[in-house]
Amino acid sequence: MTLELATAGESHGPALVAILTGLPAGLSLDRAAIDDDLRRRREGYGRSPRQQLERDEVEVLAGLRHGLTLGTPLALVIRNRDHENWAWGMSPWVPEGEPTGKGVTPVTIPRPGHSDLAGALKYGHSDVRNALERASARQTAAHVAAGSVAKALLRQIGVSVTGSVLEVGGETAPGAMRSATDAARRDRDTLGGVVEVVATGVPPGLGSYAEKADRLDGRMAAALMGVQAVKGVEIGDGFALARRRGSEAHDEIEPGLRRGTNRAGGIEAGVSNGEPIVVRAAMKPLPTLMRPLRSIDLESGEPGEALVERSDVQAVEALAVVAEAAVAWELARAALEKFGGDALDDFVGAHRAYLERIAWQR
Ligand code: EPS
Repeated sequence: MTLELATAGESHGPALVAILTGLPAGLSLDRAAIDDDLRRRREGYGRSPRQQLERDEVEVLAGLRHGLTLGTPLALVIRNRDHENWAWGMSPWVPEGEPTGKGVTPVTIPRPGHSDLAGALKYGHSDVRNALERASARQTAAHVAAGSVAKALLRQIGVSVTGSVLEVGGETAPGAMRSATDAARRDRDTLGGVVEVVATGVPPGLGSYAEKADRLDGRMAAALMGVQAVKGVEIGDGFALARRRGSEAHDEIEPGLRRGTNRAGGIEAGVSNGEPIVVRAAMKPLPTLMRPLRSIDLESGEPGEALVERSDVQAVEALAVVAEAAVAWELARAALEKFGGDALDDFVGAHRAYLERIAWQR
């Protein structure tokens, strides 16, 4: 059985839901550790006031008993506290009583850069809110909860995964990132940035060159590119490799099968090579602007200004946590494919036996 994740939930609906299948039984989960990752995702300079409203605490509805996984589907829920302000507008059932609160007026002017236009056309929605609610990056909270579970599994075989911010609005020093964020807020504008995720302790041999879909680099790219607002992904030295000669582009193999450099970012031919996995993701500036861009009213066909909603100035720190979760999830999937195991001890034992076979020492 492979590790799979199904999620559901609208940004201002009652809750976000994640169902994780394929986890071995006997994995110890720590509620505080999951909530801590959710808190890290919520925080960050430049976030929307929405983040002060939310608590983002995980509830477990199935698959866990006394803190240990049962080997059955694990069902996680994160409630949206803001839903009480949208109870009529985002009611799953036909709402009762007079319209009240937020989300009661249909949105007809799509924001360039968000899901609004594509979603409205694709699904035939006359209220753009029916598209944007699910496309919203609020959904990343569910993925962070799942990533936290994946990290717990990976820890059992000595793998750790950490995301960090490299750039915000083109700035790399923490003070300059904050100043750029302040300036963008003053100008009622938004910023993007770059994050990096490093996974250490990954053994050689995760992923495969056998088929395109098995390649770990392709899987990492898909995992990160699937995150809201990500427009670019690179592995190791990525785009810079294209400008170098071969003699400067690869990682020579030294005694003990060690490498002095890690230009490949820990992946060669779609397979982990035992070096740290290093991946980066580029995030575009967020598309909800307080100074709206030009758009067209889908109802009247007339030019108009795009929807203005409370939003983040930038969410690059949040992306670092979300990207960490995405990488952890994909590495956990690849590790379970390689080592299997219905019980955690089977998984850990298979990993140990494999390292013995390849005489891998790190
Ligand atoms: C988002 C718009 C904003 C962000 C949201 C992503 O939501 P709201 O309109 O409710 O303020 O805050 O991110 C989150 C809610 C979150 O928890 O990350 C969007 O349109 O993608």
